Amino acid sequence: MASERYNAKDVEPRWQKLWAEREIFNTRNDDPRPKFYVLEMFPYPSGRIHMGHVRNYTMGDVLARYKRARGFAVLHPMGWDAFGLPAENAAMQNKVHPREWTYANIATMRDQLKSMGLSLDWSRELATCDPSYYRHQQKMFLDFWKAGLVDRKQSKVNWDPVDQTVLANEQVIDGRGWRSGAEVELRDLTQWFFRIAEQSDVLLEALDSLERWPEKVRTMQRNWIGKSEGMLVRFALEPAGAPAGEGELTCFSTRIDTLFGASFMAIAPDHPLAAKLARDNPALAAFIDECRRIGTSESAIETAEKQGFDTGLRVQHAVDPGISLPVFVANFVLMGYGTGAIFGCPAHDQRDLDFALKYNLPVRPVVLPRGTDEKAFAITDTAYTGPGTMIHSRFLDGLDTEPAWDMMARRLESTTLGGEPQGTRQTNFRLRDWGISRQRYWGCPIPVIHCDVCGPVAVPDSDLPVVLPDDITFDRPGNPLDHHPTWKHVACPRCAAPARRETDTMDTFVDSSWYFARFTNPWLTSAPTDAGDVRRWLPVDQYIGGIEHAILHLLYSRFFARAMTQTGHMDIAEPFAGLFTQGMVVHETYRRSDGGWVEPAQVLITGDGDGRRAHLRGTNEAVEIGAIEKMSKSRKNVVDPDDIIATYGADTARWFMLSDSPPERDVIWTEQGVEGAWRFVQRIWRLIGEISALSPASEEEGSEALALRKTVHRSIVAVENQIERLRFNVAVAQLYELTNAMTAALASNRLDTPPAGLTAALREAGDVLVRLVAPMMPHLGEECWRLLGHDDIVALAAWPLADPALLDDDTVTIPVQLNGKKRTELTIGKTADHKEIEAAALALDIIVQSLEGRPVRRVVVVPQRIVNVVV
Ligand code: ANZ
Ligand code: ZN
Repeated sequence: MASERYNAKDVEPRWQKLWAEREIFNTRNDDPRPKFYVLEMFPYPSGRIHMGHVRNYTMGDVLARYKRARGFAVLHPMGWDAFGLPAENAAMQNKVHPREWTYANIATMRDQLKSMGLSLDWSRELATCDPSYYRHQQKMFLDFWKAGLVDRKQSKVNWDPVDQTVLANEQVIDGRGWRSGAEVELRDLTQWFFRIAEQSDVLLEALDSLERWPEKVRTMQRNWIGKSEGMLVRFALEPAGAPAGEGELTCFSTRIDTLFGASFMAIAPDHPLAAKLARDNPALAAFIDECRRIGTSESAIETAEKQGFDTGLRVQHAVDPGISLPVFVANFVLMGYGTGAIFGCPAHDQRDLDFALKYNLPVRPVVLPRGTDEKAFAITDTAYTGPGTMIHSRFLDGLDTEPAWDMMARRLESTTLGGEPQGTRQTNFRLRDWGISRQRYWGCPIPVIHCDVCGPVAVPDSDLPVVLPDDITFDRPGNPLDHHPTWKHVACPRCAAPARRETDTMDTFVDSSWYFARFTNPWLTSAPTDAGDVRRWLPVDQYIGGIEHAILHLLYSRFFARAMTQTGHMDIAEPFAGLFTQGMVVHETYRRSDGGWVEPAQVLITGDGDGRRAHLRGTNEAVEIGAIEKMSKSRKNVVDPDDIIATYGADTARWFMLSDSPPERDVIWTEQGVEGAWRFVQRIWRLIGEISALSPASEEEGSEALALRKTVHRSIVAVENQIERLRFNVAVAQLYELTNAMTAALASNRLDTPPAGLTAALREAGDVLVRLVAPMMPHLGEECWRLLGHDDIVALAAWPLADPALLDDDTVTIPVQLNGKKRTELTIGKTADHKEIEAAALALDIIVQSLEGRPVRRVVVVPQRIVNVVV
C-alpha cells in the first residue's frame, strides 16, 4: 500500500539503472518480430539539452514504447550530429580543442537524455565526428565519385578579406563578416558538388508517394525543387556597341504570354556579356564589383534594393524587330538560374516593376484581370501577376493567358533567328547541385589528393580514413588544415610525385544524410552498411523532428538514399516512410524596467486574469510580463530541463509536454501546467496504491462493474488509436477520463455494500491504466506495476488487449469544442439526449479547466456528431 508521496527523485534513477543493466532497449538485428524504426532527429552537441529536445524525444519515446508493447522489434537509436562551426568558434573563443569541446558536450547531454528515461538503444550510439563513422562517409564519397554523382566545378563563396576565410551564408550579416566586420567579397573557388540537380524530377515526383508526410513539408520541398516550365527566347542584339561575336541574347521566361509588355532586358552581373562589356567600361566594372558585395545568399539578393546599369546595348523584340529594348546589367538577375538573362515585363512582375519605376522604363499592361474594365485598369506600384485576358498584344488580344502562352510558344518555335527557332520550350528547376566543400577544420575530410600530374586522385581504400590531425591551431586566420605544417603534404597515390591533400571538409549536412542507415549496423567496420541490415530496418517508420529541417536535411537524405542505392549501400529510395514535425516550446517573456530580460526561474507570479503580476524573486521589484515566444537564450525565457527534472521528475515533464497541445502546434510551458502534471502523477500513485490493497472476491459482475470494464476497454482502443496517430494530447485526455471513472468507482467500492464485482473490475482497471500510462510516464509505470504485484518490467509487458465483447458499442465518441476549437473528445451513449450530452461535456476535466470559471454562454449539441461549448 502506497501511503507516501511518490518521490520521482528516488524512483527514476533506480529504474533507469535497471533498464540499462538489463539492456532491455537494445535491439538485436536478428529479432524475428516485425520491425518498427522510430527516429528523432539527432541533436547537435551544443552543450545542454533544451526543452525542444525534451518534447521531440518524449514523442518518439512514447511511440517506441508503445510499439514495443504491441510486439514489434523496435529500433530506437540515438547519436550526435557532431561536426560543425560552433566547435570551431568555441575553439577560437575559449582556447579549447573542438574535439574536447564536442565530446564534453556529448557526455553532458547523454546524461541528460538518460535522465529523461528514454527507451534508447545506447549500444548503437554514434558521433559523426568519430573516424569510425566518417571513414565510411569518405568511402561513399569516393563511390559516388566513381559513379558519376560527384562533380568538381567553380562556384562563388563569401570571402572575408580580413579573416582570410570563406564564410557560410549565416556568417554574413548585412554584407559583412560576422567576426571581422569586413565587407564580404564574392570569390570563385573550385569546389566539390553532389549532383543532386539532375535528380530534380525524380525527387519531385516521388513526393507524391510520401503519404505519411505532412502536406506542408511536401509543399516546401516542391517549392525548393522549383519546377518551372518556360521557354528559351532568343533576341537579336542590335550591332551598335555589341562586342565582336555577340549577336544575340537568350533569356528564360515562364511568362512568354507577356512578351508584348517587355520594356527592357536584364542580364546577371556575372553574365559573360557583362564581363566582355566591362573590359572597356570601368563604370560597369565598378558596378559589377558592387553587386558582388551582396554575397551568395539568395535571400540577400532578393531583399537587396534593385540596382541596374544601362549597358547602352539594345535588342530587337523577339516578335517585332521594330521594337527596340535597352539591355541592363541588374543585381536581381542570378547567373545560376535559367540563362542569367531575362526580359523585364514591369506590369506583371514585381521585381521588374520596382526596377522600371527606378529607371523610368515604360510599364505596359498586357494582362487584364477578369471582370476589370480596361479603361479603369492601371498599374501603379503593384504588379498584376495573375491570369486574365490579353490586351495590347496584337495576335494575342482577347485570349486568356493560358492559350495566349501556347500561341506565343508556337509562334516562337516557328519563326527563326539565324536559321534556328526563335524559341524552344524548356523545363527548369530551381534546385542547384549541392556544394559540399567547406574551408574548415571540424568536418569530414574530403578523401582526395591533388597531384600536379594526375589531377585530383582518390585516396586509396587502404588509406582510409583520412583522419583529422589533432595538433592544430586557431591563432591564424584561415583553415587550420591548410596551414598545418605536414598534414597536407603527401605523395600522389598514382605517380608518387609530391602532392597535396584536399584541405576542404564536407558540409555537415552530408553527415546527417545517412546516419539513419548507419544505425542499422553501427558496428560494421568493413563497409558503411550491411545489405541485410538496411533491408531489415529501413525505411524509418516514423521520423520526428523540427520543421526547420523540412527542406535541406530531408532533401539531401532522400538524395543520399538514391545515391547509396546506386552504389550498393542501400536499396531503398525513400528513407523516411512517416514524418512528423513537432511544434516549438514557447514561454512568456519577462523584462525589468531597464529593458533587461529576466529568466522565468527568477520570477514570482501572483494573482491571475487581469490581476496577474510578476516580481523578481527575493526582492519586490516589479517585472513586466511580455509576449509568449519561442524559448531562446536572447530572451532568457528558457526553462532548463535539468531543473524541471530535479524538481518534478522526468515523468512530470514528459506528461506535460504531451498533454497540453496537439503535437504539431507550439506548446506553452507554464509553471501551473507542470504543477498540474505533477499532481496527476501523485493522483495515479494514490489510485494504484488503493487498488493494490483490494482483494477481489469471486462474485457476479453487477452493472456498475460492467460499466467500469466497458470504460476501461474502450480506453484501451482510444489510447492506442490516438498514439498511432501521434495525437498524444488526445490520448492524455482519454487517460484523464479513465482515471476519473476509476476514482468514482473506488468511491462506490468504499460503500458499506459495494456494487457486485467492482473490486475485480478495479483491479483489472489498475492493470490496464498502468500499461496505458507507462509509455508516457515510464518510471511511474514501473513503480505502479510493482505495486500491483507484478514482478516483471512494465516496459516489456504486452499492451492490454481490448475485449471486443465490451466494446460493441452503444456509445459514440464525438469531438468537443470550446469556442469552435476542438479540445477533447467525449464518449457517450448513442441514445443520450441533448441534456445528457451537454452535462457530460461540461463535466470533462479539460473543459472545466479551460473554462477557468468563466460562465458558459451556450452549448451547441449535434447528437452523435459534435459539441461546442461557447463562452
Ligand atoms: C518574363 C516575365 C514576365 C517573367 C512576367 C515573369 C513575369 P520561376 O517561376 O522561378 O522559374 N527569371 C528567369 N531567369 C532569371 C534569373 N536568372 N534571375 C532572376 N530572374 C529570372 O521564374 C521564372 C521567371 O523568373 C522568368 O519569367 C523570368 O522572368 C525570371 F510578367 O520572364 B519572367
Ligand atoms: Zn600523380
